[in-house]
Amino acid sequence: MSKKCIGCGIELQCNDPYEDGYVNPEMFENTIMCRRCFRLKHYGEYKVTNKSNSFYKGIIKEIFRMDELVVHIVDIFNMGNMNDIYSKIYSKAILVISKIDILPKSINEDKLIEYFKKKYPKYVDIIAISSDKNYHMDELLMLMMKHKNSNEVYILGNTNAGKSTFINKMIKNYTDRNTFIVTSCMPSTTLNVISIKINNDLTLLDTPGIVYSGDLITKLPEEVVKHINIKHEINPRIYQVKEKEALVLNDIGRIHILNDSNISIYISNNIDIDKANFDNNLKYKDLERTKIKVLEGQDLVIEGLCFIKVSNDTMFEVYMPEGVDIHTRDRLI
Ligand SMILES: Nc1nc2c(ncn2[C@@H]2O[C@H](COP(=O)(O)OP(=O)(O)OP(=O)(O)O)[C@@H](O)[C@H]2O)c(=O)[nH]1
Ligand SMILES: [Mg+2]
Repeated sequence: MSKKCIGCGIELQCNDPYEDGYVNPEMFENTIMCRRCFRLKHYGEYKVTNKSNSFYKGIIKEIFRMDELVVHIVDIFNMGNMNDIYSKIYSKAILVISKIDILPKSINEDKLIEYFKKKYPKYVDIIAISSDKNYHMDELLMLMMKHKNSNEVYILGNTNAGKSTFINKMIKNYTDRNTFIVTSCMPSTTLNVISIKINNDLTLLDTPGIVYSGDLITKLPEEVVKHINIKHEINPRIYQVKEKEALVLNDIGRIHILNDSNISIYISNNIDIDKANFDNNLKYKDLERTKIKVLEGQDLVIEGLCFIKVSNDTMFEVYMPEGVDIHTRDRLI
């Protein structure tokens, strides 16, 4: 009988060390974790998987065909393909805004929920949680018990949305189990469906996250991804900027501002930002330029990195690695 890795859900095998699910043949009998997960969990060493996004999408497509309750987990710093996932949900679904602890405490949570309710009326309920801070776990458990069609509830969303971290917190809070799913800030940590029984009436199914191609973290080296990952409450950085001033984000890119404005950046506290003047004639190697106008009442979004609020209509030129999704949206908070 085949064995599955407790860390990522992949089938364990001892034949090909370059394939996912590999374990040393001598350890095969007694292990419950693949080498990739073992190294990620114990040494923080990340290995790119050879699974493709279409493999993950295939799994999610199957889930959408079922009639089970879906919990769609969204990290507001990476929701570029949210409309795409939303349009494919036909069964009952709860929207969960994860990692609420990283947003400033001053934000109005009710307003945030209202924003999503208006935009995405199909969800039967919407809730903001923090798995790290154990915030709204009982409430979400109750919502799942209320809306579920059977004992099985599927947890899905983008890679890094916080699906496995959420399930681990459910395991910790409501079960006696002492094995946990592997989590990390790198893309594609979970590789296949993992079934976790919470109680006799509820089994949660973790799923591999969809990798959004416009997400900045898919374009950066591992050490930079780890550095820019948002772990703690953001202190928004406020700049009074004059025409032709630039904000330089080391190792990542540049944001040029073409008219006077006051801007607030919601970004990892780890990222150093230097103010500089810019020269229109300079080219920035390996960076793609996006010229974009942000109206008062809108945010500028650089997917996977940050969002920016403006005091008045502001013209930007954003230089980021090629393919990063840069767009505007109605102001979120
Ligand atoms: N601050 C904070 N970080 C969180 C929270 N939940 C998850 N994270 C972090 O987000 C990153 C991704 O978490 P995972 O649980 O591995 O995400 P996932 O959705 O399972 O990702 P895949 O398995 O790749 O699909 C990790 O660095 C977690 O520590 C939270 O509530 N607060
Ligand atoms: Mg996961």
